[in-house]
Amino acid sequence: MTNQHIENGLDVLKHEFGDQRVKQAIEAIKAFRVEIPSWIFGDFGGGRFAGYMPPGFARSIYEKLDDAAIVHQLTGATDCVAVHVLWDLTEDGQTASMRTASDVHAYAHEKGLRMGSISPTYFLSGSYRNSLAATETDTVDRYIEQTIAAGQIANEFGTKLLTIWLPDGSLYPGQIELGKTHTILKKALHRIHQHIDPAVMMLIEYKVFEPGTYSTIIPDWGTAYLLAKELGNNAGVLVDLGHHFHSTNIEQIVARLISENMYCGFHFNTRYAADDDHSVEPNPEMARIFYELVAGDVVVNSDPQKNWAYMIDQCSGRENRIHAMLHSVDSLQHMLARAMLVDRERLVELQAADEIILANRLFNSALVYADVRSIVARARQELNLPMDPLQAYLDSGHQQKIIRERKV
Ligand code: PSV
Ligand code: MN
Repeated sequence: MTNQHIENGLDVLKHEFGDQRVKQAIEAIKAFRVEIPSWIFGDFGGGRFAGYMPPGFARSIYEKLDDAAIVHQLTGATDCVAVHVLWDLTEDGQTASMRTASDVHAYAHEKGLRMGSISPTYFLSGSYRNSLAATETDTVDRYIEQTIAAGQIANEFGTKLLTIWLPDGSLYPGQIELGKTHTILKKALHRIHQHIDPAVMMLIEYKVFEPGTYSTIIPDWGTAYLLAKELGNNAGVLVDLGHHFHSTNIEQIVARLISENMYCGFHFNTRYAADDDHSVEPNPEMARIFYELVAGDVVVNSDPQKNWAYMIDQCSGRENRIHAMLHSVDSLQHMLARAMLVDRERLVELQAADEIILANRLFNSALVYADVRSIVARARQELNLPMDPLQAYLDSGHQQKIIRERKV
């Protein structure tokens, strides 16, 4: 995009949406931050390509951070890296290691990064009969211990965010007592909560399915909401876009959680068939979600108590992982820019006048039709960042370097 293209694009947008909204959209893009997951860069695939790793994949948490640093250098938006305890912060594969956490924290710092949210890992060996909701007390105790350690790591080395996702559930009706497992889970969460520093926010993630499941322990936002509410102020809900049934109205869930003053986090990704594997694609659903976030003042809010926690949670088997991250950040920025352009005052007038189609068209003029590439490019220019981060990556030589150096 040349300067002339940007100027022309901005003029068109200013004409339709007004100077002020375009200016605010540029500022919003400059302020938006999103965490990226360590696991995208490493040996975690999934589904059909579980055994396939792209050339040059990161072999350790340190190499994952090297890759994350490139993504941050090119986007300026991703200084925090989400980590998983048993993938990244362990010495024995079973427990969290404070020493490793401290080393990783120091290395991240050297690279201009921070450790972001900490996820305890409940789904490796030993949890096939459930984790926090297991009926064997020694299993529950082991996972509680790991979660408390993760909370300490979040407090000392991270951004004071603990993200909890449980693989617990059942494969067949009758396999478990649905009510009883919920009660066991509640007790375990309470035990954890008592040991977590109140400065740490526990975000509870829900997921309606896992391949082959009949039930998952926290299937929906309502269950996550109840659990978070019961725990208290330092607990919230984590919305992962890939964890819903198709055609669920996720933006309405977002609006409801905002109305209920629930602190939340987001795991962004795109789902085409199932699960949370694909990188973030620009699409109308994502733009509508951003509209609710903007209208609810929970995105690019300079008050950290109000600004929700934004993360990308994505990892599919085949694509270049660094490309996927750059593409995801780019998509999110474009969807935020669209949401910033909606003329909310006019929308309220149309809603009050019951102008159903006109309201819908006004909404879509920003969320579907607006070409916001000039806004994102201008924001990058103003931050001295490359206007096309993916092209800058291709030109950087990093990919050739990691393919050369990271032999397995
Ligand atoms: C589970 O599908 C999930 O969304 C959770 O957030 C995990 O922490 C992450 O993916 C990685 O498995
Ligand atoms: Mn997730």
